[in-house]
Amino acid sequence: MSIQEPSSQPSPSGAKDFSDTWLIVPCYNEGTVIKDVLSHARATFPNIVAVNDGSADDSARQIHLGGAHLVNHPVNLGQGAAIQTGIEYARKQPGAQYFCTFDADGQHQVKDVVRMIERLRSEPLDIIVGTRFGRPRAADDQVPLIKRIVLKTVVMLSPTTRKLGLSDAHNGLRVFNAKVANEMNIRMNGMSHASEIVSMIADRGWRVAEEPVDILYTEYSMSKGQSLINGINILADGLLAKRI
Ligand SMILES: Nc1nc2c(ncn2[C@@H]2O[C@H](COP(=O)(O)OP(=O)(O)O)[C@@H](O)[C@H]2O)c(=O)[nH]1
Ligand SMILES: [Mg+2]
Repeated sequence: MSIQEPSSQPSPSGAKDFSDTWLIVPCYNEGTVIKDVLSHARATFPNIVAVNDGSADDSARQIHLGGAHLVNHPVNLGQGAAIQTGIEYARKQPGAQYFCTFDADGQHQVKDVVRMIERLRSEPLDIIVGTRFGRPRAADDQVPLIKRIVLKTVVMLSPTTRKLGLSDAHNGLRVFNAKVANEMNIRMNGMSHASEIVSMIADRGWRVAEEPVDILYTEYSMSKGQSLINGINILADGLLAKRI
């Protein structure tokens, strides 16, 4: 694994101070969008670590140009491993108190993170998970049908998810405090880490809440997003491992 710090650290604008917050961005072949995603997020959140997970494109260079800290996996280890690497990097940084997992493909919105971090600061919670299904029908309709079916089936088949009151366990947007960052230990590959995180929330007694967020379904993200087969794999992995 190699690590590269940003060459310059321009101080971002914005009234709120998020210098105690780190965004963790897993990145796999997002070279065409990652620079803009990072530059935009850095205007609010100066601290970002992007984990380039053995991409075949120029993601590493684009991450550097976007001004984030860059950690390189020499080979593709999967999104769960990339998130774990990013958390381990971020939790060692001086003053790091709050953390956010944020997708590299432009589907997540900075304004949602701002709201979630402010809520985490003010409420007795350890982790807040984004949900696509927290708003009335209009938001529900934004999520493509197949995706909606897979995500709702995952929740339906997972007693732990239901017990915790979560409606969208596979939402990549999560914020959490240092206790969670220190205890986080993701070991499952692929996309199944999301089910693993749900198990950890239950097993470790982390105080959890959901926050409605908007996921942007652009043509780009849709062309890269997880397929139905992948969704079925998530289900199978979780059920076989009895982790969800
Ligand atoms: N590090 C890493 N990130 C991945 C991998 N696959 C996807 N990602 C990243 O995980 C995020 C979500 O992936 P995506 O395919 O868009 O999933 P979806 O939006 O949940 O359907 C994006 O930031 C991707 O770059 C992988 O194998 N390794
Ligand atoms: Mg995506």
